[in-house]
Order: sequence, then structure tokens, then C-alpha cells
Amino acid sequence: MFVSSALVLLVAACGSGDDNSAVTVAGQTTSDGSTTESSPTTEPTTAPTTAPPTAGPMEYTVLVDGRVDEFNGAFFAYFPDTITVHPGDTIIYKSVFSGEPHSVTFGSVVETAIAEFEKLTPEQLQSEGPPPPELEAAFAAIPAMLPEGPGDANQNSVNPCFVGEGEPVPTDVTSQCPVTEPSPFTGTETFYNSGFLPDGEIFRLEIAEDIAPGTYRALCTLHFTEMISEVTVVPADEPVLTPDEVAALAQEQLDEFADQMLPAVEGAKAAATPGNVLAGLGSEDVPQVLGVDFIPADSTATAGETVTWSIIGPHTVSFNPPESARTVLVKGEDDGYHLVEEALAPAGFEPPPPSEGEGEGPPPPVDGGTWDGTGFFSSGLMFGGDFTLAITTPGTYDYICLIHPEMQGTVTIE
Ligand SMILES: [Cu+2]
Repeated sequence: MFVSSALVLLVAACGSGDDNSAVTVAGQTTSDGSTTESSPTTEPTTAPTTAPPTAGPMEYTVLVDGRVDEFNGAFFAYFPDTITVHPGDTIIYKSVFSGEPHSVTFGSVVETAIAEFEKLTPEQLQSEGPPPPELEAAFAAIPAMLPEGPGDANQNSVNPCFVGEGEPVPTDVTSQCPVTEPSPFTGTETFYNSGFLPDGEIFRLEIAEDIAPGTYRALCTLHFTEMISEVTVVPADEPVLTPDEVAALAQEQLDEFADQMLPAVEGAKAAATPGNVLAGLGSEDVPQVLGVDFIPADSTATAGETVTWSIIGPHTVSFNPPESARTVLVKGEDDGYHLVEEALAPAGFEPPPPSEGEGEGPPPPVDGGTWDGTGFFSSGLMFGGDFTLAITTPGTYDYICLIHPEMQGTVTIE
């Protein structure tokens, strides 16, 4: 989720411990050992299911996040999550922007951190205590996309950054890396980072001809171990899936997440009451998905009556936002991405001062007070807790979440 890196690490540690659902591409078996159904393709069923070894360099597409018809969601995953390729192939990582910024980030610092994460015992994954120092140090070596507190996006992570073997990762968060254009991926780089990928943007991962066969992993520098892409490189004479088969597998994985999430969405809609709006939705069945709808989308209240939004995930409740506030990251004249403070800060009311012991326990409620329905009014970025507001003038008011552009609702004051 869209939270500070330390928090993401903890969320990830809680959420990923029982993830046995990964599908092994190469073996075509699921983690419980059963054989998967063959992926639907446009090929006749009698055709070989793998590309002939002589097919030459192939281009595959991996989706970064996803979109489904049934509900608005943010998917903290790459689709498919694993892919097997040959040296010389290209993987096109394509951003399907849900509002949650993502990157595709390989490199030895990433491999080290994931290896430390995998050493965690089930007890440590459940624990709410601080992570082991080795794990903390390993993740601290990966520049995070966003700062842990206030401030701009980290320029060495939110923008493309490529650091060769044996070279240190630049630690200056205020300037872009010296190398922002990639060379073919050899698997030996220290840091190989796409930077933030806005909607529709692609990141071309050209696999070098001389890469060593093996498995390479990328993560997102905002969501860390919540979001891992696994690329296995095999020698040119070994069979791999065709691009169509990879695309079918991606769709299958996305559909599976959607199916797992749908009961929670439908349950929330059935339980919805007009004065209590659910802003975002999670499901224990599928921690990789965050529902990004206001439920119910349309609320009614009388003038001066308090409406409550229960925030789940990183959201804002924002009325009449100026165009400039409708994005969280914007490209500056320096060609780097920068955080848009206007989208994240409360507007139209005096927010409560940070309470003592903040960060412990559930987030405190935020009361927006009363609003007469004119001008920009926003809760500011909230990660949980309730936001309350009483609108005093009759009318119908549109509002949105400035993090998730598809998340929209109305309040009608009678
Ligand atoms: Cu991400």
C-alpha cells in the first residue's frame, strides 16, 4: 500500500507468510503438486504448447498491477508473477495504474533483501515486533520510492536508476542517478530500477545474451515484498511458454485474485448504510488486492448531519479538487517525478495536531468539522481510521480519492 517503507515491510511480513498460491510456470504445477489445466490459447489444441527452441528472441508482456470489470481494485502484483525466458528475450513490463505507484526493480541489493525476507520463520512473520536487524539493513540498502515522513519522493528511486556490478547505489535522495537509461540486463547489476511507472508506461527489460541461466527477482520500491516478479532464464534449447500462453497465465492469475476478492466487495455493498461510507476494502483471503471504491458510492444526509468515511488503505475524501491536485506524482522540469503536496495535505479545515504516540495502535479519527460546500475540501491522506464531515448546504456533491482516480462518490444533502 501507499505507506512508508518501514510500514510496508511490516505489512508485507504479515501478509505474505501463507502465500502458497504461486503457480510454477516452468513445471506447470501448482504449489500443491497438482497439474494445472493447460492455459487457453488461440492455438489449436493439437499444437505444441511451447515455442520451438529456434523461434529467436521473443517479447513477453508482464502487467504491473491490474484492472478487472467487477470492481475497482489495486493489485499489488505482477501478472504473471513468474516468467521463464531465454537470453536475448525482452520482457515488457506494462503499468496498469490503479493509483498506487509501482516500480520494477532488480539488482543484487534486491536479491539480498528478498533472501533475508525468506529466512523469516512463520513465527517471525506473525510477530509484530521489529524485523531482525539483518533484514532491516538489507531493505535499507534499497532506495525507497517515497520518504517515511514528509518530503519529496526519493529521486534516486522514483526515477530510473541503473547501477553496475560492484558500484554502490547512490544514496542522495535529492538528485537523480547518473545513469537513467538501461543497458541489457545481465543479472549482475547492483540496482536496475524502472522508477515510477505511470498509467500505460512500459519498462523494457532486455535480457542480455550473456546472462547466466538462473532466477532473478524484482520488487516494487514502494510495496517491497508484497510485490515480487520472478524471471527465470533458461538456456536457449530449453522450452518456454509462448507470449500468448504467458498472457493467458497473466489473465488467469488476475481473474483468480478478482474471484477471491469479489465476496468481500459484495458483502460490503450488501451491508452498506448511507451515512457510513466504506472508503476502500481489504480481504484476508487475498492480501494482494485493495478494493478502491466508496461503498455506497452515493450517500444522503440532511444539512449539518455528520457523514462518516471508514478508511481502509491510503485514501483521501476530496471535494472540488483543482486539476493540479488530481495526481500524486508529477513530472517536473528536471524530468524527475515529484510528490504533489496539494493532493496529500488536508484542505478546507484545520487538521488535528499529531497526537503523542502516533504510529502505535489504530490511526486516530479525523474530524473535518462542517463545510458549506464551496471551495476545495479534502481530508488529506489517511491510512485508516474514520473521517467525519457535516455539509451544511443542500445539494449533490461529487467527491473522489486523490490517490485512486477511479474511486468516486457523491453526497446528497437534503
Ligand atoms: Cu508498488
